Amino acid sequence: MHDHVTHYRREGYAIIRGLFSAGELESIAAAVDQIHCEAVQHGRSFRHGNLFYRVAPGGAGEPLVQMAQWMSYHQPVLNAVRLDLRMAAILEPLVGSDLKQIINQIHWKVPGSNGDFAWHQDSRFREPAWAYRNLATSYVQTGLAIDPHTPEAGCLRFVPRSHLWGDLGMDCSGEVLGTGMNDALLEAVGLTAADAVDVLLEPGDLALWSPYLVHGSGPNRSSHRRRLYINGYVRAEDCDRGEWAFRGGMPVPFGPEPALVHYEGLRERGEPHYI
Ligand SMILES: O=C(O)CCC(=O)C(=O)O
Repeated sequence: MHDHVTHYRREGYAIIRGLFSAGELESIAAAVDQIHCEAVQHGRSFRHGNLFYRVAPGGAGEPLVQMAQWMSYHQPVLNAVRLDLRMAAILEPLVGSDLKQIINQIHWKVPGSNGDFAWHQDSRFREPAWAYRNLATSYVQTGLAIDPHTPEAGCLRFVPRSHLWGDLGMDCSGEVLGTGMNDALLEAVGLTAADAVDVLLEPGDLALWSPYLVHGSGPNRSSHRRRLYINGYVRAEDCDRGEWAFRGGMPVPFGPEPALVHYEGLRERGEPHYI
C-alpha cells in the first residue's frame, strides 16, 4: 500500500500508476481544454486574483498557452481532482492529513513548441522563504499525466536522489520555463545528466516529487499535446501560505476570500487585468 513512501524517501520521487481511470480522465481532459480555450480567448497573459494564465501572443496564429494557475476556483472537475480522497491517502504517510495547497497548475506543451523547463529544484519557487518550514519533509509536488508522457512529448526528467543534498544553490539567474536543460548546470553542483531518468507516464498516472529533487523537461517532438496537471501540497503547520486542501484527511472547500499563496498583489490588485 505504501510502497511509494519508501521509493519517494530514497529516490526523491514516486509514481502511482492508474490513479484516475480512463473515464475520469476524459472529463479531466475536457476541463483542461476548457481552461485552454479561456486562455486563448484572453490572447495574452491574464490575472484575476490567484488565477493566472501565461499566454504568449500568437501574432497571426493562435496564442500559445503555456500555463494556468488556480483554475480550480472556477473549474469544478479540476477542483475535485485536487481534493480527491485518493490524493489525500497517497499524501498522508508523507506529509500528514492537514494540508494546504501551494500549487494548482496546468502545463501545456504543443507539438513543436519550446515548452522546456530548465534543470531546477522547486524549492527556489517556495517564496517567501520565511513562510515555509522543514521544506524537505513538509512539501510534496504531484503531476497528473493527461496525455502520454514520453521523452518524445517532453516528459519530466528526474535526477534520482538529488533531493538528499537539500538546496544545491543551482544557478537560478534565468527563467525556468522556456529555457532548455543545460547539463553544465548539473555538473556545477556535482550531478550528471547521465543519472537522470525519464518520467514515463500513461494518462491517469501520478508522479510525486520532492521540492529538492532536481528535474527539468525538454521540447515536445511528438505529434500530440502534452498536458500535465500539477498540485503541490504542504503540511499546514509548516506553512503560512496556501489554500487549505485537507483537514483530518477530509477535503476543505475554498473559503469566501482567496488565500495568499504566491501572488503578493492579491489584496491590492486582485481585480482582473492583463499583464
Ligand atoms: O511540466 C513540466 O514538464 C515541468 C514541470 C516542472 O518542472 C515543475 O513544475 O517544476
